Amino acid sequence: MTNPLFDRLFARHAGESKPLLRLVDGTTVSYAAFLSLAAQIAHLLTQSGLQAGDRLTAQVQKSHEALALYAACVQAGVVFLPLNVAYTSEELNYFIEDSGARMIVCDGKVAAALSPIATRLGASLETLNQDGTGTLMESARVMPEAFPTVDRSSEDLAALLYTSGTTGRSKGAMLSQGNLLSNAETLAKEWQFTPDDVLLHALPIFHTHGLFVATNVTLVSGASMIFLPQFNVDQLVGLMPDATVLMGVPTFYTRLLDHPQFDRHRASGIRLFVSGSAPLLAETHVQFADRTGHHILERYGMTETNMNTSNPYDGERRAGTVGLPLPGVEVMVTDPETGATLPENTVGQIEVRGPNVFKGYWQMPEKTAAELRGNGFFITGDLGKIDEDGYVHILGRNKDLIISGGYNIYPKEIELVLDAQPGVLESAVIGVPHRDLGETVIGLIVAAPGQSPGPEQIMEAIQGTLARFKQPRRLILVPELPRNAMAKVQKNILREQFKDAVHTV
Ligand code: MLC
Ligand code: AMP
Repeated sequence: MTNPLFDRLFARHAGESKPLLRLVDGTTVSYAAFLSLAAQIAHLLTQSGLQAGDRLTAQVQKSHEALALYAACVQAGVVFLPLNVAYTSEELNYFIEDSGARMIVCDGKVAAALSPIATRLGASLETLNQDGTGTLMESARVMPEAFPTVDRSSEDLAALLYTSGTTGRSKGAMLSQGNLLSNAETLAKEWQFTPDDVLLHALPIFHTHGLFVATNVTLVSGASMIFLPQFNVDQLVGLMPDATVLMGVPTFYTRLLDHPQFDRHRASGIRLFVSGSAPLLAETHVQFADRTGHHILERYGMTETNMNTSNPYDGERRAGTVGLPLPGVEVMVTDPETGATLPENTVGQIEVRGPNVFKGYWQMPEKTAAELRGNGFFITGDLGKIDEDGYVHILGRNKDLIISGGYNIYPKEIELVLDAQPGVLESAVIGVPHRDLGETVIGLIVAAPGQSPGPEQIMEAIQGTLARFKQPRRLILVPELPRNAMAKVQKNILREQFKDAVHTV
């Protein structure tokens, strides 16, 4: 009887009074209490008719109950599908429908909007608010505090994480128990985690970074987390002396550097600062080292692959690189045209293979076949090179993607919405440099003949359709879009022309 992910992350801590989480109000949740909560929720899932392999979507604010919902899904063999809290009801409907969810867990505020789709799919609808109130916990709290763990194998799915696509349609990346467990174990070892570690957790728990990297590594090591509801730089600086590790997106580090009280003394108890999800400027790495004496450890990953490379814990952390392939992970650089492997220091597309690489896109065999080769290598869509010492450098993207504050935004999805607005002939969405977020979104609009669409009216009209973080920070009317001989919009020209369109740099 086994469930590898549950056994290694959770079950081995049964009965431990040691704190797993320290919450912002100073209270703690022990491993034992957390596991009891997870068991109660697991009972509720099975009593609601969910079976192994069924999908559960969760769009809920960060809380210890929300994390226990993840553990409960693993224990009950249910596939966990966490969703960004910023998504609109329109966006949510797609994920729920596409995944065929059997249970929808959401904040009480959006329950009415999701009730029709729950009814249509015959799915249960439960609410979970940030303070732990709502129907989920009301029903779960009366359940037994032990649950017979459902058998699963390494190959069985543990999670489905949606990632937008270049065609504008989001794809569900199928992650198996083995994908998640192998990566958690590798990272814990590489980054020398021990039960004495205290991770300062300020990331959202609906993405790979905050859920699988930060949380799974903590759990597999038997360490603890200071669990903050969201990123707040003052709070981070204040709590830093109580922690030993911080994981964040580059925006965390630029904001820390902007904070007047953040200095060497504040950072002295931290043994490891990790950055990922977006490029960390070499300049930020150097400034951080000057200010604190710490070299940020940059690593590289994706929703589809978990983590692929990491700068070394011991050894040179090379600014502007994402380090070396993790043990068990193969990284190669290939020619985008021919697929041939390229020699060192030659720029091409980055491909990865290993136990971390996902099982394919949910119900999209053609897309899976286009990106996941028969030999197991996944074509990441990132461009880069491997230098003579084996360090991987990410130098661009072969996919039209903007990364803003660590969130991925696919221009195509936004262009489809803009193009549908009255008076718009066509649009192009690009990322421009942004001091705080790395990149930010702007939209260039071409008016239909005889029309003069107003940027403000368009912004108003897209509010309910696109999550706020995806909405352009500026819409600019242009007479036409530059195109190449193949009629493809030349975004590189637009990026250069509008690089100062948002004044933050
Ligand atoms: C918030 N806003 C953003 C934004 N985050 N806009 C663009 N890009 C973002 N990333 C907007 C809100 O909609 C709001 O708009 C305003 O900014 C303030 O909101 P906030 O919630 O107060 O923002 P803030 O706390 O400043 O958030 C910034 C942030 C956050 C960087 C802390 O975005 C964040 O936690 N990012 C981490 C994302 C992450 O976990 N990525 C990992 C993906 S996994 P308005 O107009 O309403 O005021 C992955 C794989 C891997 O990539 O390798 O890890
Ligand atoms: P996501 O789909 O949200 O998982 O984002 C994955 C993408 O984030 C990768 O394909 C990269 O383009 C980018 N990414 C992640 N980590 C890094 C990093 N350290 N440096 C540069 N880009 C990164």
